[in-house]
Amino acid sequence: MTLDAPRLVHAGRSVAEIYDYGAHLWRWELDGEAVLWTIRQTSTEHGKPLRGGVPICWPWFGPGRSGDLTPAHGFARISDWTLTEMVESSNTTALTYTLRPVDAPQALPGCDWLVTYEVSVGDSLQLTLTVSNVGEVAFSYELALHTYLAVGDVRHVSVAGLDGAAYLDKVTGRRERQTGDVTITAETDRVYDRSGEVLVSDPERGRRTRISTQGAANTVVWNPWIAKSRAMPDFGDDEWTGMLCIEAGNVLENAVPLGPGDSRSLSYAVEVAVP
Ligand code: TA6
Repeated sequence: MTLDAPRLVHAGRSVAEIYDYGAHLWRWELDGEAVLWTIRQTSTEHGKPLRGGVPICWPWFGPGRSGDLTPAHGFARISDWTLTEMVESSNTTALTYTLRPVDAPQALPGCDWLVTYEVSVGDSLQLTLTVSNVGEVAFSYELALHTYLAVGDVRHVSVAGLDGAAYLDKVTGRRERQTGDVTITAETDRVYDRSGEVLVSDPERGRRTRISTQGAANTVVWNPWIAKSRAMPDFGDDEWTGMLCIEAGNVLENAVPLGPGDSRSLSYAVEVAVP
């Protein structure tokens, strides 16, 4: 089954496209320039994840804490969400989506939950995801907003704001500590035990992107570099230079326990500045 076309949103200086499938913010351009990266040739097949934009990883991240969960990154990104509201004002458009067990029955069987996702596009981007336990049974989940940023050349990009933070290097399996800004010189797949604010400097594009988060314990930084790009069937061999994932989430030991009646939100904001 082929996906329905994404919704096209014009708001102030912004143009965006969002799929109901996965509540997937696919394209966001500011003043005609892409802020989010999308793969040149994406699958539009239902059941397959889209590569690029902002996939939602829920209720687990990667293979989950047990290391054997499938599909990778959970069900949210391959499920059909319901658009419940769209509010347009002069410079901003806000869309609200929901996901319920009926939409993703394999996610957290036996639990009753509601996920609400607000996407606000304007001169900046604001994403807010709230998970609510609306049942009697407690559960826990991992979550990440797996944002793909478009960059001029990832080899010249630097990320400030993680200096001194501990991280799990998923390439080596070792735990390390960041010194100075993050730069990308090889396959990079790191889960930092810090979130809040990072600043991405992109000399090629002459811009800085500020990412501010709330309700997240982790920042994930990912670039597949050469060999991993070649190994991924849905990734162009040379496309790794133009993207960098800066994700916010609660993953691994920071998975969120949610008792009956509890709710928990994570927000992710993006502002672009031209120095
Ligand atoms: O967030 C980084 C990561 O977990 C990497 O390990 C890599 O697998 C990436 O996500 C992409 O995952 P995907 O399932 O979309 O191929």
